[in-house]
Amino acid sequence: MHESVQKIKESIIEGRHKEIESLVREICKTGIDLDTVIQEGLIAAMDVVGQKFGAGELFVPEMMVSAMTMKLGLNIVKPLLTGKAGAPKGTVLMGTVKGDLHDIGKNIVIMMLEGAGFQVIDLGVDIDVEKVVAKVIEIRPQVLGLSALLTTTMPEMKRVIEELGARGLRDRVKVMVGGAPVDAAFAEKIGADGYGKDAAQAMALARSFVGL
Ligand code: B12
Repeated sequence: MHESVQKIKESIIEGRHKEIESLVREICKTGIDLDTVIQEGLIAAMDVVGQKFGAGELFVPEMMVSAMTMKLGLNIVKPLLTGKAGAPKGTVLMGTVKGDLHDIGKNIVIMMLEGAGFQVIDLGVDIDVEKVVAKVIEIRPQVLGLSALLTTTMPEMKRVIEELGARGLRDRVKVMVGGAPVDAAFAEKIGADGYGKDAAQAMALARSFVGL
């Protein structure tokens, strides 16, 4: 791996938030492929952090500092990514479902989609069914992306899909779902159009939904 990408990864894992911006700025000046910085640096770091958390090697405050460090890095890359895009490829509405405040993964997905040239409207977290449906009517996105990190909030995804159906809107928008407890079988069971296990898959799905 590129030495500077490795440095960025380590900086996030160790939560060294004071140095991340200059590290990312420097590497971007080299003309490196920005997807490499995101995938092998920023996202790979959060994967490690997630694993360490799962193994009890680090705790929520450290996790939050790492996430904040990653966000600082993403904020440097983001304008460079969107700057290289042409006309929007399509519009994606993204949100974390009702009762759920987890947004780190959703925000990474949004970054990747924006990087791929989509216009993304972020509804934020803890979004109730009514608000999602109202926004689908208002914005008419081609794709709706729903994120859930809690097993207790996964059923909200089904509620959104049912409500879209009840209002005659289901054919108007492709629905993709994701988040750590979600899988392809669940997505199929609730009638979603697709499931993505990570941001790269989310991007591939969105592209396929708009015929790219
Ligand atoms: C960080 C974190 C928090 C932070 C969230 C901060 C934030 N702003 O997001 C805080 C501290 C607030 C938090 C709170 C809670 N948490 Co929490 N949290 C986590 C933790 C450690 C990491 C989640 C994360 O960010 N992962 C990193 C990202 C990059 O991965 P990701 O979210 O999976 O996203 C990727 C993919 O899933 C996919 N993806 C995500 N969304 C979407 C959407 C679409 C459309 C697609 C296609 C793909 C996609 O792409 C992403 C990028 O690759 C996990 C444990 C873990 N190791 O996963 C627990 C975890 C999710 N939390 C858990 C719990 C229980 C809670 C609390 C209830 C704790 C409590 N008792 O208060 C509260 C609930 C608050 C609420 N109402 O939501 C449990 C859930 C258990 C369960 N089975 O439901 C976990 C699994 C921890 C555990 N092992 O017990 N948490």
